Amino acid sequence: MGLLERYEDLFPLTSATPRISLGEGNTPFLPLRNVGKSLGVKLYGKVEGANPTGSFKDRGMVLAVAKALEGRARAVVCASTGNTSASAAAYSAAAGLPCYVILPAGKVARGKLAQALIYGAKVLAVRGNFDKALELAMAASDEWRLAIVNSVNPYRLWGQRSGAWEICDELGRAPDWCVLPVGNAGNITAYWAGFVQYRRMGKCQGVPRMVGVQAQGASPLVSGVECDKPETVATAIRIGRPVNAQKARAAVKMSGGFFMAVSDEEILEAQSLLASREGVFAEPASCAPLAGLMRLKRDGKLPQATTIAMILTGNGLKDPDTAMSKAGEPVEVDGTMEALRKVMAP
Ligand code: AN7
Repeated sequence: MGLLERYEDLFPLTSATPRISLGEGNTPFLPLRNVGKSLGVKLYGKVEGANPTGSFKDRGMVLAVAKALEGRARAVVCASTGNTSASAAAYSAAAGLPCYVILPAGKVARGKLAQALIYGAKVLAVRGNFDKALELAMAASDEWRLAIVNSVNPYRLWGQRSGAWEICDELGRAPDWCVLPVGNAGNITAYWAGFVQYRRMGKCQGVPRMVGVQAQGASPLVSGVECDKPETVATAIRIGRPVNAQKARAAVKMSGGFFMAVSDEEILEAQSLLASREGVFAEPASCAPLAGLMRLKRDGKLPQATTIAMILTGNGLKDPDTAMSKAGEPVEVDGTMEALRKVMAP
C-alpha cells in the first residue's frame, strides 16, 4: 500500500485526489547496534534510500504530484541538487505529466542525473548553484503556470511528515533525538510537524529534540549568514540560502534542539563507518548526522543512553564516485589460486 492510502486520514486528500503510488514509504527503521554501542546511545537509522527512487523525496513527491494532477497542472518543474529531480521525474512519468528539471551544472551526482534523464524529464543544467536554479524554477513556474514541486510546495513537506509517523509507530513513542542532514531545511521542518501532529492526535508520547547537521562549507543555519558560494562533497546539501530557514529555526528551537556543522572529511569517515560496521550504504549528505554524533561523542557532549533516530535520507548508490574516492579500487589479480594465495588469507 502506498503512503496516500496508508495515511489517508492524515493527509489533505479529497475524493478527487488520485491515490498514485510507486511503493514509497514503509522504509526500514534499523537498530544500528555496532555504531550505537561505540557512541553509547540507542541508535536507529531510517533507511530512506529504500524508497522507489532512492531518497526521502518520494514521500513528499507522491502527494505533490497527486495534487498537481488533481489541480490539472500542465507540467511539473523543480530545481534540484539531484534527489528532488529524480523523484519528480519518476512520479511525473507515472502520472503522465511533463517534467522540467533545473540543476546546478556539474554538481549533481551521476546516479541522480541518470535517473532524471531516464525517467524522461527535460533536464537543464544551469551555470550557477542550486540557489540560482531554485530562483529560476520559481520564475518558470510563475511564467508558465507549472506546478513547482520543491519544498516551497506545502504538499511536499506534508508528505514528508510520514517519516516521523512511521518512526513513532515503530518505537511506540517519539525518539529522544531526531537527527537529520539539512540543506534547504524542508525535511527537518516536515519531521517536526509530523511529530507534533502525531502527539496532538494522541498517537505518540512526547516529541524529540531536532538536531540539524549541515556541511561546514554550506552551513548558513549554523553561522547565521547566507552563504554565497556553498561547497561540499555532500552535493545534496550544497545549498547556501535555504528557503525553509525560518521555519526550520523555529522548529529546532521549539524542540530544544540545535544545528551543527561537520567537515567533508568527517562526513566521508561516517559514511565509511556506517557501511563497514552496519552494512548500510547511504549517500554523503545522509551521513552528516552520524558525523555530527561522532563529533559530539568526542567532545563529551552526547548524553548517554539517548534513543536517537537518524534519518538516512538517500541511497549510497546514487554517488559511487564519492564513495570510491574514499574506499579505493579492487585488488586485481591473475585468475589462479596461486595468485589468490598471495593476497587472500582468511
Ligand atoms: C540525500 O534534491 O535539496 O534540508 O534538490 O538529497 O529538506 O533540503 C536535496 C536535499 C538531505 C536535505 N539529504 O534536505 C534536492 C535537495 C539528501 C538530500 C537533503 C537533501 P532538505
